[in-house]
Amino acid sequence: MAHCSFDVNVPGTMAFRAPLALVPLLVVLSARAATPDAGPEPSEPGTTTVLKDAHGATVGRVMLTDTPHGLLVRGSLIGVPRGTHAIHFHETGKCEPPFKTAGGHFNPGQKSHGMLDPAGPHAGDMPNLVVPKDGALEFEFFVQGLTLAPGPTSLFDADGTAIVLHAKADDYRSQPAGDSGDRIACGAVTR
Ligand SMILES: [Cu+2]
Repeated sequence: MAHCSFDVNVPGTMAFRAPLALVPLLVVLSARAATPDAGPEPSEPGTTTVLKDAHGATVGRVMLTDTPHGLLVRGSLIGVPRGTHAIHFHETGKCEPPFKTAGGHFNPGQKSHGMLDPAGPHAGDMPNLVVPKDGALEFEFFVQGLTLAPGPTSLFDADGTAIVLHAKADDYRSQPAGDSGDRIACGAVTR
């Protein structure tokens, strides 16, 4: 009888253990399956950047959408001083106040600054934003020749790029940055 009871118990124990052993494996598989959704894909058509001022306060959001012809730039500002402000893509995706870390304008074509310069503009040049008294603004515009896809005009280059808002207006012709003054907000465009 002792033998018989031993033979019955062993398969019973094995059958009970097998599902337990599977549990950690299933957890690993589901974690792997979720990874592609958690991060941006290389071919992602859009990205959103938060603009922060020198104190770290959020003063805007910019959504970039890649199109077959260039980049659609849509954003909003809040709590920005009234007046006309330059906004540009700068060459490095690093925003440490006073935002000199963002470097000069994104300019892969080695052009001069400004739409009014015959040898311009920089790829990262954009039209000024006119902020009303309450400091809030929504804006949309289109920038030809920029992309998020791989290539020489991609904002997602090795060190990223940055969107920089300036204290003053861009005169669209002064070198190297349109006499647009201090950098008052910055948002990195990086993967
Ligand atoms: Cu700038």
